[in-house]
Amino acid sequence: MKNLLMMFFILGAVFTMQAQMVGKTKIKHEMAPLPYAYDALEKAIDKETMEIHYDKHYRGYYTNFLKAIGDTDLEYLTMEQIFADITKYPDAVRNNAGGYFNHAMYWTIMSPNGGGTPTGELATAIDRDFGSFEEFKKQFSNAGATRFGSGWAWLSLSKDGKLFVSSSANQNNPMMNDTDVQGIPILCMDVWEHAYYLRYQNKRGSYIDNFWTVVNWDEVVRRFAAVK
Ligand code: MN3
Repeated sequence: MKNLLMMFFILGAVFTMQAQMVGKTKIKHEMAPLPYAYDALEKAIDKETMEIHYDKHYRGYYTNFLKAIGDTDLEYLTMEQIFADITKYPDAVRNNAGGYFNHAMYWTIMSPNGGGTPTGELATAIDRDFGSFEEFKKQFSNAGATRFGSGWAWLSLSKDGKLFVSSSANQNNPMMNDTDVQGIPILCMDVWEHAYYLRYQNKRGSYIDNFWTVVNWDEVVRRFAAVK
């Protein structure tokens, strides 16, 4: 009788362990495809810059991200979960998770058919939270222009449903738990020198001016609708 009970106990424990393992699924990470040719954004970004940026820098972040999380519990976490606890992890995770995620977004929020202004509810929300599209554009451009060294400019939605502009150093982003104001980004701009230096050299401002001609507002509108 005692042995039978013990057997049930062991079987129960084994089933529980199996259930836990089944519940744990590794997240599959893949490089986001570049949704246009390397030379498609020539009016803002030259072909060589796009090629090096996508195929060398971005690929590097992706590869090193997989290396940084390999054989750790982080293989089971979504990017959102990783960023929400980023202060717990080594710099290699922070830098490469950021580089992997931020660039995947950057490729999609640009398009050869971009430019102009957003439509619908996003346009309304920008007017509500910034006063006007021009004021938003000024703040976002300024966030990119004044970011010292390498980093990003962001348009994000805060937890209380408000759009705000921010900038981050290095590969940090507004989803990281040590960001001043956390939010979910819907538009980003890379202001690392590798994003513009071949054509613009020290003139980051000219890169930012031209960036607006390729902003894929359809995608930004889609991202806004998904998170609001
Ligand atoms: Mn970059």
